[in-house]
Amino acid sequence: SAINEELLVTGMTCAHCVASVREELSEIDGVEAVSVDLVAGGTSHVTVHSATPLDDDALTAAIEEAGYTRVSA
Ligand code: 9UX
Repeated sequence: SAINEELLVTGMTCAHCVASVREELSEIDGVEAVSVDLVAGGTSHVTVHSATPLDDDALTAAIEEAGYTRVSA
């Protein structure tokens, strides 16, 4: 997994939020692992690990599907 895509996500406040985001992102083609640094009530850092380039729109859609919001840096 040479590629590490960093996403900023708001709206997550507990471990179940984290699990939902991890589940949705893990379903994307090429995703090998997902790391989440939860900042409850703030902007969490989500890192998606992959061996191949990922579809950025698919990453955003997965965050929204989980019920949270991806924001710009
Ligand atoms: Mo936890 Mo997250 O009870 O939207 S699932 S707050």
